Amino acid sequence: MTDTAVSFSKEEFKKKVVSNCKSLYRKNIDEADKQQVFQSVAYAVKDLIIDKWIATHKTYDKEDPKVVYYMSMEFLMGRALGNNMINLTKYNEIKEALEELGLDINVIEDQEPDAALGNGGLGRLAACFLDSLATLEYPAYGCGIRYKYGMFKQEIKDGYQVEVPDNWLKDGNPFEIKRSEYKYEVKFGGYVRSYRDEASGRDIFVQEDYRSVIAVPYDLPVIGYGNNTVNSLRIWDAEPVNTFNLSSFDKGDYQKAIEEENLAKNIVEVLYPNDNHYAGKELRLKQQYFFVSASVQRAVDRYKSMHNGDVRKLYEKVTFQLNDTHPTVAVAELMRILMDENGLEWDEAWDITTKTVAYTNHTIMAEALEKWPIELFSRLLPRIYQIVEEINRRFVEEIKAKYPGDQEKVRKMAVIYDGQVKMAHLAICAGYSVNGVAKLHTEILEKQELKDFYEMMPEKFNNKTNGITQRRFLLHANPLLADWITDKIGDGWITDLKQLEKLLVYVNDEKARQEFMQIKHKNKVRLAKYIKEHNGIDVNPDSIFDVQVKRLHEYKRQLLNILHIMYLYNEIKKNPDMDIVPRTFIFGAKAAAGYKIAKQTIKLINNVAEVINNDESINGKIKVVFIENYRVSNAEIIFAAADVSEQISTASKEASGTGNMKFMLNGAMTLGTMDGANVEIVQEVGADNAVIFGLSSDEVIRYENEGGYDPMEIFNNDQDIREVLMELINGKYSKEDPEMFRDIYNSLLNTQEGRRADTYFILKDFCSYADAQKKIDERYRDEKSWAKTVMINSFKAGKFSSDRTIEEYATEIWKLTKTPVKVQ
Ligand code: RUG
Repeated sequence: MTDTAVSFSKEEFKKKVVSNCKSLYRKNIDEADKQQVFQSVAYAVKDLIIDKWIATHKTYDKEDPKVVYYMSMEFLMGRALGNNMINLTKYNEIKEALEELGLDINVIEDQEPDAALGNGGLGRLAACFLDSLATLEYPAYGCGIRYKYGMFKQEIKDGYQVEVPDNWLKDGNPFEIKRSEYKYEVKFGGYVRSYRDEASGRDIFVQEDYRSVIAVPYDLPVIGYGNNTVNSLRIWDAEPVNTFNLSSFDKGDYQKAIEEENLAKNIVEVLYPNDNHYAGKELRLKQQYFFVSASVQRAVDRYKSMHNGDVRKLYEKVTFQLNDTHPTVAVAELMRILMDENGLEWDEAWDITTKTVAYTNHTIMAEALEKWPIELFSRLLPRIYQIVEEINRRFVEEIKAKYPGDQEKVRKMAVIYDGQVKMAHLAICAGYSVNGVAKLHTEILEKQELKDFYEMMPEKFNNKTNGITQRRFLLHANPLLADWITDKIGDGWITDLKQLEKLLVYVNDEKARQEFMQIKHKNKVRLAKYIKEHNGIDVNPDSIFDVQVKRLHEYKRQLLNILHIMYLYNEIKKNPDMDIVPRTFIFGAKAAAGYKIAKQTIKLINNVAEVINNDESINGKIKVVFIENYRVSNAEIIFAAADVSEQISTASKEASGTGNMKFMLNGAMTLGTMDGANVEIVQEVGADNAVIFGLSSDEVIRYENEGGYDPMEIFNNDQDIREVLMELINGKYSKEDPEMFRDIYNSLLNTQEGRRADTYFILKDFCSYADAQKKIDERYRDEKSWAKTVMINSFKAGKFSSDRTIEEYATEIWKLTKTPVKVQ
């Protein structure tokens, strides 16, 4: 790590805040409202960043290291202010300076809207990766879209999710810088005219009669922890080509100008709120091509400006990592730029492209696979489609040469088949690396989902188990624990999380155990306060905080959790003296706006909460809380307070999960299936320090291959389960409409529209889940052993730092060189 050169003067900082407030709002700081105070402070923090930011890019221009462009439709950054203060290593100093001005840092941080340019794990992973890249001093850009509206805000009204637009830019974003000097035109539609240029003997392709937009980048600083590196997250806004003058346009141009204005407005309007689900909307493909084209054009131009205009060694200095298939048009766009704009022949362009592009797969869920109808794809991107067709033609030739006469192989691997462009196939065929995001996931890709590709090109495949940044999810989220750790082992863990293992000696130390659990308790009190303020519910900080926070999806099985709570409630009602440790079941989840059964599940959780929380006869033995508007900023409070981490997806379905790692780091016990990275968590902490249940991924896959199982058998034979299921349709939790949860009931018991009954094996895993929950109850009673277990979870979280993940990407895939920055 390079020494940080920021000299910080409290007095100067205070002066800056005060003068920012004056020049921005014509107000003294004590007259400003909270938002104005936040802006004034944020601009003062930006001033601390700016020299490093300049120096970083000067260093990159001078030393010309290889750069990774992390291409992602989503960057779920959360709030920037606190994180920036932390990574500048000036959090406490700034906090004190603000106190001297009579200002409370927590209140100020709370004014910042989350930058919610992502849905869930995939977008948050991108954000963690940027943090690690800067901290490890690797040259990197994040490339994405400056959505006007990010992930919607969730309000719960009468138990239902209501989506409210997230106008996150309404007060302005103090950290961003508009870079109009790097704008690019991006073309859509029209047709391709081709002709032979006799002079050069080359075929020339020209897109005509197109509509276009101007992509304008905004840069956000990504600060390395305790060093001088400030990389950029570059997000693209769209502006119309002509801000037009009505009178000067003839009719045709007028129409075109209107269309282009609308195109620009629509393209960056809103983030699609789907997680793990492909909706196939034309506007989504436009968004993809928009930011990919602008980012690739810029990367190539930058490279050329540093290499005498010669693109032929591009791959030596540039690599594009595709975060899922969403940016896969980058393959064809790079080919287009190399051939049509730089005059390269196909073979040369292909050689460069296939050394430059790499692909990360994040899911095996069939519904998430992107397949664009040829009609739509070729209409919107006519030149790109031509290139994809040629890529496909050549690839099919290769398949045929390798597997003569085997049409099945062509059917399974072709990039274009059945009238569709298959984006994953394009990414694998062109990428020099294909990685999964956890060991189990990569194994499933190799053995099942992408078996044919793996057999044909095994050298491309590799695993990179996901990770999270400890700077946000421990140092910022859990200051009490962070300070305790630093007191014991120093602050090396902030950039080397494996050092937490030094704390393992303390699991046998009574005093340390007590301290650890007191911190947990304080964090539970903090969350209880948040719940009281936001939900109006009193929760008992001495109860077990059992938490499931993540996107709402059937495969993540929030339904299993709530059905078990309904069962437990029945048990307590039947046996009022039942001896159980009081438990607070906490949920937080957004459902995609059009995902009916997911929204019904939210309503079910809220209705069950209403009944249970208002039943005084159970003496508060269990409570249920649904936290509204789960997002990065409240996640930080939630993880720190959890005792039990619910990671209960149907085995094989969760590619990795990253919430599981955040809980673990903060000292929670995993209650989970052997899925995604849970497998590796259990490997790290040992089987005794997690509670595992349910079908294995092999068993799930076997059932699926055999056409499922019969949930009716369970319904008929298990009275407890039957009772719970009947409560879905007898009005117990929906007096106003007993039919309210009929779809959920049907999804568990009936085959419908070609979908197997209980697709996600909820009833099959129910008993084993209920047993696992009993084990949690038993284990929590043994205070000493529980403390040991959760401490081991925290101290063994080192492997799951995104620093480790990024180090692996950088050395094994991207071949980057660390490039420390000096500030003059
Ligand atoms: O569902 C996966 C998570 O398991 C994973 O941890 C995360 C980051 O790798 O990505 C999630 N994901 C996958 N989000 N969208 C997709 C498919 O586009």
